[in-house]
Amino acid sequence: MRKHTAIDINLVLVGMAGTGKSASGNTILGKKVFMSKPSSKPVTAECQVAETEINDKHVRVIDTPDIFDDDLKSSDKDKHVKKCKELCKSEPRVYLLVMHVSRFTDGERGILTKLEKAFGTKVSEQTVILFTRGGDLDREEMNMEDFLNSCQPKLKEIIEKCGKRCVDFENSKSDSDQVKKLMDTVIRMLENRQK
Ligand SMILES: Nc1nc2c(ncn2[C@@H]2O[C@H](COP(=O)(O)OP(=O)(O)OP(=O)(O)O)[C@@H](O)[C@H]2O)c(=O)[nH]1
Ligand SMILES: [Mg+2]
Repeated sequence: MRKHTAIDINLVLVGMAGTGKSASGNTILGKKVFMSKPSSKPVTAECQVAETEINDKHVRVIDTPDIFDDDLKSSDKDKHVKKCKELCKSEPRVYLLVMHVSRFTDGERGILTKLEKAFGTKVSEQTVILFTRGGDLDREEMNMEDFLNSCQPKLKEIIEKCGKRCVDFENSKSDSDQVKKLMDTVIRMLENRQK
């Protein structure tokens, strides 16, 4: 069996446009690599990759455009999914489903089904939900548990399908604690899958 210290982990950022996929990628990398900005139009147009070491682990971060956009041609969607799979050169592959903590949109209701269609039916076993704008929770003196207890049924269903693996990020802070919490969740999930 491979030792965990030598492991390669592919973190694939997926989610709708503007949720903060690229910003979260930059937080994980600890530097600004992916373009991230306020925009009413999608910013990331192609899948991109960047690598880093986190606590002795080689981590490959893959940023994607919004591949769930219903306006996207199915040939473009297929092209992005193919490219994304190519960029994950090895296993394990972990999906980070990025959502805005303050908004759950209609488009996100079926997002897990779309993710399964693109990457296979076992996707929810390999997914961690990453809520961005965690500072919005702090301002309301809420923690993740309060948020999860009060979230709407469809989102709750998605969270439960993903084994209740959720983390929150505040990308306006370069706080490495949030990256550590994410990596702990990812590693726990991978260890449980091996059992
Ligand atoms: N305050 C705050 N702003 C955030 C956070 N995450 C992302 N943003 C902002 O939200 C905007 C959109 O973020 P992006 O990272 O470009 O979003 P994206 O999902 O990559 O968008 P596309 O590439 O268009 O799919 C940017 O202005 C970010 O700075 C966060 O945690 N807190
Ligand atoms: Mg982006």
